[in-house]
Amino acid sequence: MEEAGGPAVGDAVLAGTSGIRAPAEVFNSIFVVFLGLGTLVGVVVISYTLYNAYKYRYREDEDPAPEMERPELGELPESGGKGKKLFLSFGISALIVLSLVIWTYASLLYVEGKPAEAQQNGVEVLDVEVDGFRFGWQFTYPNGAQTAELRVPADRMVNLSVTSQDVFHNFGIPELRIKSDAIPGQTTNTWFVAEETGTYQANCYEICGEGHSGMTTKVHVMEPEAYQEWYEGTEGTESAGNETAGGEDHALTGPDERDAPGALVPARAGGVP
Ligand SMILES: [Cu+2]
Repeated sequence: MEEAGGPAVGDAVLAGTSGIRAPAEVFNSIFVVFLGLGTLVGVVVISYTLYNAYKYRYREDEDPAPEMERPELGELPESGGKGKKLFLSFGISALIVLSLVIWTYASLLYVEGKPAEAQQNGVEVLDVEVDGFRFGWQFTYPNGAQTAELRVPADRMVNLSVTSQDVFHNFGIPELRIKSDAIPGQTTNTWFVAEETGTYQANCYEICGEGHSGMTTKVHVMEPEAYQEWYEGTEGTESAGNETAGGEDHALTGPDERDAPGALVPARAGGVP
């Protein structure tokens, strides 16, 4: 179903105009499939258990129960009859588990390999460097501009290279289902496509000191035109305000300053001891 001018209902809405299956979507479908199958298996097992408990309930008029050939403890039932049922249920379980393992692994490989593939196919990718420090984040854009809050255009693949300037941190945006280690001296990559404009929260997910719980920032997903305008306005700002930001004082950066639209962070000088 498609309305004139409006977005198509269904997958196209989830995929946005970028046409890229974002990690949020992949992880959501993994969650839904596991939840669905888990519920189904649970319902079948519990119903069958209850059914048998009822079927073989104690009945005075039929007792003592007729002598049956029961398998001994530790002995597998012979094929045929009860044995068949056992092997069938083992077989189906193995099939379900194996399919889930293969499908999930393939999905994870897709998420891992997508940025490289997209770049090869000429898809426009925005590369942003993410620097964690006690206790905040610094984002560096391709033109060298630096901000304390992440700004990205909607419907564009955003590739984050995450690292840390001091201790272990972990950068994550729960609503976009991404999370990536920030390790000093190493770079880890993660990516997302935000289909809807709005403001999301990013957190630190690695306990890193007394300011850890306050180590949050905002992710502004903007209309592509508005983003472009903002981005062009940051041109040449990388050298501006190169004042020394003294170590721990970063944690005390006032919320007003950090929330200001397009607030730029002064380049960080020196390390935190
Ligand atoms: Cu941290």
